[in-house]
Amino acid sequence: MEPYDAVVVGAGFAGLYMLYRLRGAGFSVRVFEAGEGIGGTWYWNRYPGARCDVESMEYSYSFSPELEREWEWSERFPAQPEILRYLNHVADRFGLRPDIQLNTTVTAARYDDDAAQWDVTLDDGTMVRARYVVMAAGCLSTARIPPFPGLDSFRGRTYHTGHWPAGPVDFTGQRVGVVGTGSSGVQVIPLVAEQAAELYVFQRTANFTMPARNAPLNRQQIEYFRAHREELRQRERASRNGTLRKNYDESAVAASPEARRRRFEDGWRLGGSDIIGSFNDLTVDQRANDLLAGFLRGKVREIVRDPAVAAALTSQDYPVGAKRMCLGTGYYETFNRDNVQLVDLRKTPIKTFTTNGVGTTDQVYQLDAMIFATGYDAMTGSILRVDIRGWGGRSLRDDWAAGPHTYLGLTCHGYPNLFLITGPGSPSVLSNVVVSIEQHVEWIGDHLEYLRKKDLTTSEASYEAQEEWVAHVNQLASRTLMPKAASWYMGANVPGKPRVFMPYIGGVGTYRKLCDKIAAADYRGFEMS
Ligand code: N01
Repeated sequence: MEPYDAVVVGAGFAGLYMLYRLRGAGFSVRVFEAGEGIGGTWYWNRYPGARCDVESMEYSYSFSPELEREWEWSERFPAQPEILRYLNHVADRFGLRPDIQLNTTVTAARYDDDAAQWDVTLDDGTMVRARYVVMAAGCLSTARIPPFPGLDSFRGRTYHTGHWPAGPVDFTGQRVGVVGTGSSGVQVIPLVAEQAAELYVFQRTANFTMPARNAPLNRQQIEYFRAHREELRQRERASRNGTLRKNYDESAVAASPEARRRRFEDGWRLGGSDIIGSFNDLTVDQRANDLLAGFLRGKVREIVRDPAVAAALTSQDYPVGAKRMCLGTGYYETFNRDNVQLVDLRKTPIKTFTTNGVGTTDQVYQLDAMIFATGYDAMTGSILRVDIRGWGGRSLRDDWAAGPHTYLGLTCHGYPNLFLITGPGSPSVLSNVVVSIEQHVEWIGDHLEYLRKKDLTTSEASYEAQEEWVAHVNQLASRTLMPKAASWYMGANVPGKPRVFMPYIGGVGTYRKLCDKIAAADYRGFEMS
């Protein structure tokens, strides 16, 4: 079989646009997707309450004005089914399906030095060849259930939010547990509480949850976005986090208590996570951060009636924003329900699962079902799941044993013609990821066209450029409060994973300019032949 120009791994937001961009430039492309349908993260995260925490009109492609005109979002924060419908519409509208192979997992990719081609192995043993491999497998797609003792013996039903079954799941009249209170737990808990007879929430770390204040979009909002789309999209691209969030350039520490309170109240009323931009020192100065944390804890105490429960829900041990802020709808209110009990795992850790429940150090909870909202092997998991071998047979798993090393989060030294979309070392998860995906896809597309025009066959990051970039990414993070949290940004949620702050925190706009400058300088830092 003729080799493809490019193999793309994953058919979510990133893979679909990569296919469109490369095909449009005349490259032959094959996309492999493990799911039975397209959508990536949004295909698998079908749990009740799954909703994006970036606003719908911002969390959508901007590359096609026609697409933007045609598609109309119904809510401020889009729910999973609507996002999935959108992605399916995109696939149909641009005729992408013939080049996507579903139900197919890429298990290995090995670079053939002599032929300057990648041999890509699929889970049915088939091998395909391609000049380029683009990893579009998502930053949060390797779901993780911690190896709790006795879990195998549990006879109740088990679910992971990131791998939720397609059909309906009914918890009516059941005793249900949820482990994990990150973004997924916060969304699933209120809805399951409405169904279950008893709900036990097993919390290890209290999170900071803002009210989402989701609402239907009105005509005026939709028309405003349409009328100003060019300007708004431009602002997103030049912004710090890829959204239209207003970032105030004033210090919380220097502000008067009244002014500070007013600003925080505005943020609380607005909902969403924009409150983190309400002063310029919230993410860099612990004193400022403490002021916001104090405000948020006060709000929880106003909502939650039982002071002991409120205390457990406000026992956060990290700066606000150093773990991803959660957006909830009735989250704290759920703990006022008679059928909901918060189990503080800091006080009474899980000891073991049994056949019909879970035991902590002080009690056994009888359960019919357990929901794991326990997160992902984030950022590197979906890349390293594939056995990637570069020149001389070197292994990416080995090369990243002490943490991911990339140039710009886009390429790795030793792996010619391998590209990562929103890889570690790029703004990715700290941004509106659709904006970051578009930037990477366009950059990769331009780069491959450049190579073709110059009659070059290979491109990889130089070792020096890569190591300089890794040091830069770390240095930027160390100036903020982010490394203070044991977060998945740091790899801290996976025992044994190296603790390195993985995303680039310098901002989407700054990063984009840098990438453009590097491209304009004939891809400075790349070795091409
Ligand atoms: O996962 P998480 P997630 N014993 O890793 C707990 C995006 N997202 O799926 O903090 C007990 O954040 C863990 O406790 P701790 C978003 O970027 C977005 O919720 O490690 N508990 C934590 O409470 C988000 O950040 C949206 O102490 C254990 C939870 O499980 C990212 O995905 C919706 C445990 C995991 O939280 C991941 O979110 C959903 C153990 N052994 C997801 N291990 C929206 O757009 C883990 N936990 C709104």
